[in-house]
This record gives sequence, structure tokens and C-alpha cells, in this order.
Amino acid sequence: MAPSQPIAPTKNSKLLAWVKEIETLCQPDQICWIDGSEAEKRRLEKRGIARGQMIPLDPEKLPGCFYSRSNRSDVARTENLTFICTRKKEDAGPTNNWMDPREAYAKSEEVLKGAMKGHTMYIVPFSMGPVGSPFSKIGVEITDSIYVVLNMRIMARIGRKVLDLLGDDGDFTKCLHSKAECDISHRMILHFPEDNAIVSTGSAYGGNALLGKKCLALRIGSWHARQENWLAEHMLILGIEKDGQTRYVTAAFPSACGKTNLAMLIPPEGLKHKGYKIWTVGDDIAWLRVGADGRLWAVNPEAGFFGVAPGTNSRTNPNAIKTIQKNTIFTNVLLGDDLTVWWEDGEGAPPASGTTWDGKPWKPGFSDENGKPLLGAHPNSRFTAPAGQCPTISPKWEDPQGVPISAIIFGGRRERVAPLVFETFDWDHGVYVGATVASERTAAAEGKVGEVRRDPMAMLPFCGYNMADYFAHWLQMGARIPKPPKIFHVNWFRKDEKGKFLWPGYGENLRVLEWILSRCEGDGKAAKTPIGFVPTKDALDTTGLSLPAGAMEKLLEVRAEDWASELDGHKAFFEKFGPRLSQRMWKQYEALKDRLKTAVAA
Ligand code: GTP
Ligand code: SPV
Ligand code: MN
Repeated sequence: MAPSQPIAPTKNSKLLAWVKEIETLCQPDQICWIDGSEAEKRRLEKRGIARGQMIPLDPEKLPGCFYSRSNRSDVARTENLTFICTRKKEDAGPTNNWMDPREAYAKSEEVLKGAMKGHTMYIVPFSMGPVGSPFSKIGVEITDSIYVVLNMRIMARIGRKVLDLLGDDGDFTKCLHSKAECDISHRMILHFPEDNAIVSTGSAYGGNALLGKKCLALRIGSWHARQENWLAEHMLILGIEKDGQTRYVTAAFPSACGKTNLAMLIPPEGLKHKGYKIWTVGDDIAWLRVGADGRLWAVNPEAGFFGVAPGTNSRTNPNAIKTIQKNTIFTNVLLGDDLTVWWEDGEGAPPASGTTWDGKPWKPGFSDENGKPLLGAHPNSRFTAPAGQCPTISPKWEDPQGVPISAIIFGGRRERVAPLVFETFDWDHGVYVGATVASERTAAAEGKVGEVRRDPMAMLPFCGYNMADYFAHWLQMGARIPKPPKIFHVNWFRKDEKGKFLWPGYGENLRVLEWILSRCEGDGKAAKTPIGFVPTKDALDTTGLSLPAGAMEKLLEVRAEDWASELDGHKAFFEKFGPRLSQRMWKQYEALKDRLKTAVAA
């Protein structure tokens, strides 16, 4: 069949030439330019349902919601198949997989040749950031997946308005995606920062396939950010209002370590009398620039939430539960026979019967072949929901200028070592603390869950260039921000000897944010330790919170011996970068080493 030739809704010659090139390569049956309209959405949903790619959920209980199930081997980011394809290998650095761009293009062309035969090729113009904001970047994703188009529709601003803004000669990131049977042997997620291009094949999983998100907003974004003197970070953005004043913080935690939850937190009962209001600006990515007033300003480049389902319920994250009641796509959760969805540690009673994420019949109490409870939902199952549906969405979430940031918070998931919270001494020390974050691996990426690894600034899988240069960029940014935010580190995940979390987390985390903001104002009680300022044991407001005896001491404990061995880990990690690592980072390392030595001696 001859490809249909719809009249292209743009005169942008770069875009038209690229579309032609991809059409020739992938040989789709049809081309469909996405305009972003409601009518188009309904057409796509119908098509997705007819092709068995998605199932409409109960229209009364979950209006506008759909269920989708992926291939068993396509449920998380595949970091080992993700590449930074710079001309020089050193520019990708020791923490990224690298492939020569010529080899990468050739390999992907092998997979892409004729890959869209029998399929429609969708062209999705999108803006990361509010359309027309000085923060924003335009991308165009070509994909053969209806699921991807419908998810992009939620996660980014898409369609006609973006094409109009792009104009006849505007620049954009070329984002090419093909499912290629979602076969792991066809899978590669390739980034060409020097060409402002991304090619992704063999996966339909979020971070691998929704190319505006991790691929553009972080990997390619971080590359642009360094050249243009801003920061593209794996951070939530949250507003904390009290007495009519709202202050904003960003926080970088590795995947599945609590960003969505913190971004939507509900003040705990015990702090209600203080009248806090929490405003959600973003839950995963922040783009930060220095404002005319000398402060750092942040924009959430996304338009939706691609959140972890398991563990989400009315106790942990009531705002998320309210957000996902309509117009939401659920991926790899349990599908009830009554066309509802459910997941482990989910909301209310599970359905009486259903089908697991991987297609097995399921009833409450069913066991797997090892006698363990049969999981209804994959641990990395997700919901995709429009951010505007969040009850606490900030009135400023689409402000083209963003919001001013008072504090930057780094964190990880550590059973031991890292205290609940500490404040760094200054910008350089803050960058060092960010650069040495360690965290236990989660189900958000393929790999061994629980293993501790360095995840600098929660960007290990997302930095689009040599991380030594990334640290240097962070250090240089310090000098460019006349009124820099203070930098903190938190850990909600410290455990006792029995393996129980010492800190209740979730809404209670506001108690820690409160201390952080008070430190930004020059208040808040703290003790100086070798690693930074740690709250004294009466510094956090614990009204209405009953921690077991000794828990606060354990949460705030800084053991010099633990940190001395941690220091070895810092050194080993830094050594990977050789001479490319800034001496200013080594200076911080030496200073910490000295402070620890003095502490052990004392
Ligand atoms: P990505 O979307 O992968 O970037 O993850 P995220 O950082 O947004 O993590 P999310 O908020 O979805 O939380 C991941 C998991 O951590 C969920 O199972 C949560 O229930 C759990 N979690 C979040 N916050 C806390 C907390 O304060 N304490 C404890 N113990 N668990 C938490
Ligand atoms: C993460 O893994 O950090 C996520 C989900 O936020 S994904 O978009 O798949 O990267
Ligand atoms: Mn994330």
C-alpha cells in the first residue's frame, strides 16, 4: 500500500526533511500528525482498544481511564541498553554507556528498516515546559505506538500549538521511537547530544519510550543546560505555605525513593494547628535557572505524573489517589475482572478476582510457585495522570518564570549511615554531598534491588555527559547564583536492628522540611558534625508524633566509623573520573576526611 500523504501542518523544512527521512527508513502504512485535540484523543483510544493495546476501565468508577499491560521483559528502564553517543568517548564519561554515533545510527537503522510496515507513524510535536516559556524546549517524537502518543499527551504539552510556536525554522530535539516488537534484542535507547537527537527502539516502557521525559528533559537537557548555564535535574518541586508566604524547595531522590510522595505531602495531624498548605509544582524533573533577582528559579517541564503505583494509598499519598480517579493510564497493575485496578499496598479491598500484570489469573490469597503471595501488580507498575488533576497542584505550576527556590535537598534510600537530615556547610560542600549520594537500588530499573550504589544527585542514569564535567558545572553555577539556595541531605529510610523503618515518613516528612526552612531563615537548632549540621534531638517539632524511645537519637546519629568507610566509597567513585574531576571536589573530600579524623580522635 502506498503511504498516505496527509498535508503536513507545518512548513518547518528541518522537520519536513526529517519526517521524510524516517518515513523512508521505517516504511509506515500511514502518517498521522498529532494535533492534540479531544476528538483526536478519542480516535486514538478507539484504535488502541480495537488493537488490544489498552482496555477501557469502569466508566463510572474510573472515567476516562485505561489499562495497559506491557511485555514481561519491558517493565522498567534498561540502563545497560541506554547509551550516550558522543563523538569522543570521554565526553560520555565513566558512568555512562557509550557508543560511537556512527555505530549507533547504523545499529538502530538495522532495527528501524521497515519497522513500521503495517503501522501508523505518529508525529507528536511537544513542549517540555509551558508552551512559549523562556525555560521550555521543543521536541518532536515520531512513534508507532498509540500508547506512547496517549502517554505523551498527558506528560507533555503536545500538538498544534507547539508546531505553531516552532514556526518555519525553529529548532527541536529529534525523538525517534519504534516499539520494534518491544523485543529486548531490539532494544537500545540512544542519545546524540551533539545532534540534539534521540533514537529508542524495542521498548514501550515510560522512561525508555516517552522521550520527552528522561531522554530529553534530563539526558539531552543536562547537555543543553551546561552550555546555557542552567540545571536540568531529577528533582521534585514543592511549595510550603505558612502565614500567607510560600517558600519552594526542590529535592533529588533516586528513582522510586519518594519524590512523588514528598511533592504531594499532606501535613500531619500534629502540625495542623500551624496552618501549613503544601503546593505541588512537579514530582520528577526540575529545570533551574538564575533569575534577574539573583535567586534560583525552577520550572517543572512535565505536564503529568508517571508515578509508582504500589504503595500508593490514602494513608501514604491521598493526593495521588485523588489525582488518578479519572483520565489516567494504568500500566502493569492488577486488572480486576470488574474493570477496576489494584496493586500491593493499594487502596481499599482488592477486587474479588482479576488478572496479574503478567496475565495470570489472580484472587486475593493466591500464591506463586515459591509459596509467596502472587503479585497482582509489578513493583514498578505505574499510573500516568494529568498534573492539573492533583488537588494540591500549585497555582504557579505553569508559571513561565517558575518558582524561586529556598533549599535544594538531596537524598537516598539508606538503611544505615545517613541521618534523617543534615545541612551542608556551603555550596561546594553541598555539591560534594550531592555528588556522593548513595542509595539502594529499586525496581524502577532492571538490576539487583537493594544493592547500594552511588547515585550522584539522583542523576546517575540520567546525566547526558561526563559526570566530572557535570560536577564542575554545578560548582560553577554556585558563583552564578548571587542568592543561592542552601543545600541539605535527607534519608527517610533508616532502619532499626529489626529492619523496621525508624521514621514514619510520608506526611511526617513536613517536620523535616520545617527544620530545613527554619535553617534557611537562620533559625533552627543544630549541632555541628563532621558531615554537616544535624538537628539537635529536640530541634524537630514532634507534636503528635510518638516515636519509640531512642528512635530520634538513632535517626540523627552520625557515626564517625560508618562515615570513614563511606569516605572510601567516595574516593573509589571519584577515582573513576581521573584528572577530569575538579580539584574542588577533592578538596571537599580531604576536608571531610580531616573532620572525621578529628571526630574519631575526640
Ligand atoms: P520515580 O517516579 O521512580 O522517580 O520515583 P519517586 O522518587 O517519585 O518515588 P515515589 O514517591 O513514587 O516512592 C517510591 C516508593 O517509596 C513507594 O513505594 C513509596 O510508598 C515509598 N516512599 C515514599 N516516601 C516514603 C517515605 O517517606 N518513607 C517510606 N518508608 N517510604 C516512602
Ligand atoms: C524513574 O525511573 O526515575 C521514573 C520513571 O521517574 S521513568 O520515567 O521510567 O524513568
Ligand atoms: Mn524519576
